[in-house]
Amino acid sequence: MQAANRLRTAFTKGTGPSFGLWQMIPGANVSRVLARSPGVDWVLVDCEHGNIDDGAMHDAVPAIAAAGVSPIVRLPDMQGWMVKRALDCGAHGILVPLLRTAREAKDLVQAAKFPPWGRRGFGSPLAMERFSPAPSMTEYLQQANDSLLTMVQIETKEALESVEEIAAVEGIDVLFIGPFDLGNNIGHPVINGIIKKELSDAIDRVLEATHKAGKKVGIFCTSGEQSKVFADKGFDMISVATDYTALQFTLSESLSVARGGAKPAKGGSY
Ligand code: 3PY
Ligand code: MG
Repeated sequence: MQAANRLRTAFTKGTGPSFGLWQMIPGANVSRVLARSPGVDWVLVDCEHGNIDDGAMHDAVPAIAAAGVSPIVRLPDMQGWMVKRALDCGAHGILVPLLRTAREAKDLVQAAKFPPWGRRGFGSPLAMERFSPAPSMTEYLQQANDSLLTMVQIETKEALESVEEIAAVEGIDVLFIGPFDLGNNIGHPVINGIIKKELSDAIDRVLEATHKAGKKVGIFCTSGEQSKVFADKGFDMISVATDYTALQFTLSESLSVARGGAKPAKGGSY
């Protein structure tokens, strides 16, 4: 099962950053377009800010997995039952937004792991089919704890201040920076795509602390150019684009060119 988790395999190989895309629009066809984009290891199904409910998550996760790409689910909130729904539908990993403390990270690990390590309930007949080759139900029970990824977002002031403690929590695999929320929460928001020095220093602190703890660090980017900058800095997991903003940009670019206008710049929009 571990080898069937493409994102985990990319981390193990350590051959450079793992790139992914962000799904905010519901629909299995959207999932497939994203998952079939060349060079993508994972697609994140965004149940926090995207237009994706529990049913749409159950459509997206299998469509992404069927393309041989890791489906990752961002939960709306840090709630045990949401962890269960996402993992039971077959996510290869979960991402929890707005984490604040190491205590919350420990609680999350408890919710994400089967006993005796944690307290995840067992019984989904769906999850194993999202891996190829598919494990039996018993194999899933025995291998899930070591095969699935538990990831937290560092995007609050409290989490930044205790980043070393959070990175040290056993069972937390990835610390993933949300630059927009982190900027807002430390008083230096991203405005027109600009990351000020204070936010940039905070990002560097997370990168350093996470690597020092032997964990992987990720970040949300708004363009290929910005993704390249963070890849060169040593980030392990990079979200390159979202379906919604990519669609918006491509449509306005084509319309502008059709009218004989200039190609609009993407800017630093989400
Ligand atoms: C942020 O930038 O706050 C994010 O969570 C990216 O989705
Ligand atoms: Mg955020």
